[in-house]
Amino acid sequence: MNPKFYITTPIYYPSGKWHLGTCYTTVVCDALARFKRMQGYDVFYLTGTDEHGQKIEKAALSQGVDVKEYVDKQVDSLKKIWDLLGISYDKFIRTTDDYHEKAVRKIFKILYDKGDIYKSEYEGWYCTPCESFWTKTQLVDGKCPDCGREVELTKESSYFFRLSKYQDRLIDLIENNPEFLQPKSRRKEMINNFLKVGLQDLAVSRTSFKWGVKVPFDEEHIIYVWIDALTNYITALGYMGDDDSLFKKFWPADVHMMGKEIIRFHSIIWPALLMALDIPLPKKVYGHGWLLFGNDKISKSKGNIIDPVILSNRYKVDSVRYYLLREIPFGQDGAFTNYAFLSRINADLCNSLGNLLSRSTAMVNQYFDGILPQPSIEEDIDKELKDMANALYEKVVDLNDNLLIPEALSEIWNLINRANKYIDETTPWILARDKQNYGRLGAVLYNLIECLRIAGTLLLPYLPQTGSRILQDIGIGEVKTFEGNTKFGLLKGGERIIKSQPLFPRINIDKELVEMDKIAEQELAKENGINGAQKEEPEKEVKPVIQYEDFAKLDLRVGEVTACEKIKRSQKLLKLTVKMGEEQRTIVSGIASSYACEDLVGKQVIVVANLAPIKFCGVESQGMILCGEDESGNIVIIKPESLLPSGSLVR
Ligand code: ME8
Repeated sequence: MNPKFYITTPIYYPSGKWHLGTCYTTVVCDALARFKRMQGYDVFYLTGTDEHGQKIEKAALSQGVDVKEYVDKQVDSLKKIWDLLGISYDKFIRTTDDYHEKAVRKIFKILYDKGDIYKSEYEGWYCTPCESFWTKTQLVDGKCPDCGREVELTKESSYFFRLSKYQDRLIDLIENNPEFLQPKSRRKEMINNFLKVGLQDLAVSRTSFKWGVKVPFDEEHIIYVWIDALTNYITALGYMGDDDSLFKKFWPADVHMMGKEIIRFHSIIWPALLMALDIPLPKKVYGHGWLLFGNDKISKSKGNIIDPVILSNRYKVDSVRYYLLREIPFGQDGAFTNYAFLSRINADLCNSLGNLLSRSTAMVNQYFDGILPQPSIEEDIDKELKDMANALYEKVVDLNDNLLIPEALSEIWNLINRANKYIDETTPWILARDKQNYGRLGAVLYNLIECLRIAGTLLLPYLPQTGSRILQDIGIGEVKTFEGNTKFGLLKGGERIIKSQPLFPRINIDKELVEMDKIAEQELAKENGINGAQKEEPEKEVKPVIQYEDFAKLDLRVGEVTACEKIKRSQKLLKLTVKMGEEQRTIVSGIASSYACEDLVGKQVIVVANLAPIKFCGVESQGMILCGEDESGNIVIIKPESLLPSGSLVR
């Protein structure tokens, strides 16, 4: 039976704001998964989307769309990016998948029945964007330690997970099992900043929003998004589902890969949950560094293109994969700049690799009509090259297994560069001047093509399209395994070698930088709708024709705002008191960006009076007021043209 390898990325927020950095974890895991498959492992590579929570609910609401519709659309577009980048995941889990939601409910109930989850009251500092509660001591300058934003003192009834119970076992796990949490620097951070400070029990339910998995025995409560999210790693394998054969086969995970900012959740909360469930722990949790654009991991510093789709379409997918895998020291932060990106393409992909392929295949075509000669006359100088090629696989495996991916690629390039030097040393074009040297010339070209075969094979996991192109051009079909394919001397001679077209076009860096600047500016302008560029037209939603009876179901009434206050935990929401005749309602409206409270009191509005109540930031909204949006994106309230009686019907 083949050994198994289970690797996961985090599940992605369906935010639509994906950039090159977001692709980092997925590309790295893809390379590792492909590598293991070629080594003969039975691989399961999991990725997916983290679709519940207040942030998502609000994002959908602010666009005026149904939340499920919103996430479906985002997931489609994320999957397109993964397809473009050649991400070979075995499963894509969505936390809105029915089987996942069911399993999460079962897990919550098991923990409750065991006494590891209990109900109590929570008072803590809540960060709405991060959906995290913090104790006072965890705050940094009174703000959220993760994102630095304002937090609010909040009190609510909540279910708690007995995280504190697992403190000693977690310290033991991290201190005495160095493989578990990597790189090493993250261990110190977790031990000193969290575990030794003392773990508090964790509030694992919310009542402030609706978009999530309900606590099965108390439906007012929504299961905390991180519990819902973390459990994806086991529910995807069928844990607590109808068929758990994948779980039996692949769990525990060999690697959970992620960015460093979410290591805390994966190295403290996740193992504690697994301990509570009596499930073996993952073998490794790895927190890689960030791809930085300017000073942080998301902002667009001027001129840099960070859209993976634009970069892949303009410079080929493998340029993007290569940059991510080669340029960022694994485990540390690394910068993205247009210049560094173009320089890598020119130096490594176009010059070193591209030249080796085009020169070698061109010479086989020029001197041997495209048929690979058999190796014959050997000289001392060949030995170094052959030894290097023969030793390459073991070196790359060792580096790859230790997650030293840039180093593994660099090792492959050592062979490529050595082969280029070998061309200069053996000067085949001089050998070709005399027919008597054709034996030696054939041997030289054979050696070069063998180096290309080995390099191309080892490149397959990292740069799948480039690896296959090289192998195709040198007359080899699909290579699916390393076994039998990484040692010198496999080709017999007689293979048809295609005269290769350039693998990557040579870039005039100065000119291209100007072009990239223009593209980045256009992108920015598109996003901001400035500089005369058209703001991207939102897709016009075509709604179905409805009958009058459907419209008549709406209870639209004239109301008057009698009081207004800002909702503390939100930038966007206002809490309005609206009078409709004798009746008075509380209505939460996302209009704070365009209206101040004092502009609203006394105004008439149109109320959707029979909309089901919904809570925003803990405040129940009993209806909705009608608004539109002007060309600059300002919200404009719809009101009667002249005053109408309060509470009167709108038809
Ligand atoms: O955190 N450089 O999802 P997410 C490197 N839903 N990696 C980056 C990056 C950058 N500039 N920007 C983002 C979540 N990433 C949760 C996970 S798991 C149970 C729940 C990485 O969409 C980030 O570090 O915010 C993370 O690994 C991944 O993108 C998804 O981030």
